[in-house]
Amino acid sequence: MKIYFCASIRGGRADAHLYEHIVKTLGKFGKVLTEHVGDSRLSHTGEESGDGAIHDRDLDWLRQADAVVAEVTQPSLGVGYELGHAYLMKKRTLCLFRPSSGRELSAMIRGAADGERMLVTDYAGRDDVDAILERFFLAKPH
Ligand code: 6IA
Repeated sequence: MKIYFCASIRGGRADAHLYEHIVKTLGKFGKVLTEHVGDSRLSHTGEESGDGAIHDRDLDWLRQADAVVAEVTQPSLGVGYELGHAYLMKKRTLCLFRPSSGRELSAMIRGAADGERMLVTDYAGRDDVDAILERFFLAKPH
């Protein structure tokens, strides 16, 4: 199972420790192609390679992925772009959103959920991550 994890980088790294926890938990269910997104040491200036190379490599990984998981609380153009591609590629996708942030999730993300291939789950924080991911990955035989 190859998992593509999306979360904010230039959109802001305030939740980086939570991303790190999600990536670690995702490791129980498969190979996370985008482990760097959960690296809390990654600054918003990110990795060294050029933006074109990052874009092309990430889309290539997205094509290879069996499932997509995104933390969408911190708004990020890159995450929205990836989710649009994942939707058109018909990838099984789980978006995690924390209402306690005081934010409201974009209608283009919440409205894309169909309860089957594309799910949006509201959650309180890191203590919920394990159970939510277990439900998502164990729901169907892969
Ligand atoms: O717009 P954002 O930067 O918040 O977009 C974040 C999303 O785009 C993540 O889910 C990543 O998959 C992807 N992404 C954006 N930037 C990078 C990156 N380095 N490395 C890998 N994936 C990325 C950023 C380097 C740059 C800041 C010099």
